[in-house]
Amino acid sequence: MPTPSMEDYLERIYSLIEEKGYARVSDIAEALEVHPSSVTKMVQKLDKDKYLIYEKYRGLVLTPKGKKIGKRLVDRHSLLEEFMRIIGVDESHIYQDVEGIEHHLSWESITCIEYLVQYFQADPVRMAELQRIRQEDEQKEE
Ligand SMILES: [Mn+2]
Repeated sequence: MPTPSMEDYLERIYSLIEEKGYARVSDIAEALEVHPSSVTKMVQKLDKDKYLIYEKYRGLVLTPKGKKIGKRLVDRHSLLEEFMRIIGVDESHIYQDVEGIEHHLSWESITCIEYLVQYFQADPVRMAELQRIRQEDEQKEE
């Protein structure tokens, strides 16, 4: 399994390729706010572990293994954002909070969260109910 840092790279490389059709070292460095030399180092490691193929002047392509994991990581990020939104987390915290937890949950927990998200999405009454509990509690405190 990739380390949290490798996951960040794979997630970002996968989204860049989805959006632009390619992922350059400079784009990855900018997106992750790291130095290009750190990107080169990590990309070489990901190449060694067969997640991608990197050729200095031709750029990089994800292997089937890299694509599969990249997609899984991007989907996990979206699911967790959706989860945060449903439980009522303020939009301004969602991205950073997801970045903070996404690498530290087991896939079993992710599956459980997926069902919880489905549960709330299946019936708007359920979300209204959750909001009502919160509002009642906040009113008590006033
Ligand atoms: Mn992420």
